[in-house]
Amino acid sequence: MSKIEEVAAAVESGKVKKIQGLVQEAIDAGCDPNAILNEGMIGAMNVVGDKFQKNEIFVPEMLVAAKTMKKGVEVLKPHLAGDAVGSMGTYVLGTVAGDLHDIGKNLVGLMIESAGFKVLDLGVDVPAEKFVEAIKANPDCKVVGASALLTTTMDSLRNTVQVMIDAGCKEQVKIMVGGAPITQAFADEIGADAYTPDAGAAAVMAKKLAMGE
Ligand code: B1M
Repeated sequence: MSKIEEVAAAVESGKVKKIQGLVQEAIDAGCDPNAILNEGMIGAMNVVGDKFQKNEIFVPEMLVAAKTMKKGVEVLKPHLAGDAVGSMGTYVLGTVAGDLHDIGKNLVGLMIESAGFKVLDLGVDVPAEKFVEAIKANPDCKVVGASALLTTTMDSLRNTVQVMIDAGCKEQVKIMVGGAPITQAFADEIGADAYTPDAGAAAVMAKKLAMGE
């Protein structure tokens, strides 16, 4: 088994205590940090999701896998870092109301921070009004990001974007959206300025939008 496969297996089976050592071993062995993240950890979460869908595992196992991934990302974080933190202004980020998934959102935050933003993470289950408050309280915020990870919270994302538009936020910020069920077509339909399928693309897009491109 390769080092990355070992990381994937540990996330899949929820080896919370072992994960940090295994990620460190993979880094020491020269594995690309992005491959450890994408092929190892995100790949494992997809397997976990499939097993959940087939009723082979249940919510507690999903939670342990999520906790394991978070621990692993802590070790990986310094190896994914990039530009000086804060130089691109504040990036307001959150998972929309009704949605408790935060791993994808946290990865977006990590990559956005690596692109030079100071990330203001509002957390999960964030009411639309909180996004508006955070944007207005941070005049250096030019881009905001909202995640929805469930098909059942896509409407909450729609509402979040609408509340931001109604509050006049588009005069100050560009609105980015993402999450597994979100598509470019849906983003266009709800009036978002940008959609990206993953965290890496989100960081590139955030930079472009902040620079007015
Ligand atoms: Co949930 N869950 N979950 N879950 N969960 C999914 C999403 C699901 C697909 C599993 C399945 O059935 N196959 C399914 C949703 C089905 C649907 O949408 N109809 C599901 C379900 C049903 C549920 C519950 C309803 C289960 C229940 O209670 N019966 C419940 C809902 C709770 C709620 O939110 N109200 C629930 C609960 C949970 C846990 C709490 C147990 C746990 C979350 C723990 C946590 O996040 N702290 C959990 C987990 C772990 C999952 C899976 C297994 C993994 C999610 C994840 O972290 N993926 C998931 C199955 C799956 O995803 N394959 C599943 C890895 C992550 C890196 O990917 O989040 O897609 P993702 O983020 C990506 C991109 O989407 C993108 O970039 C990220 C990284 O590249 N992206 C953006 C995300 N945000 C972005 C923002 C951007 C741009 C890109 O710009 C701003």
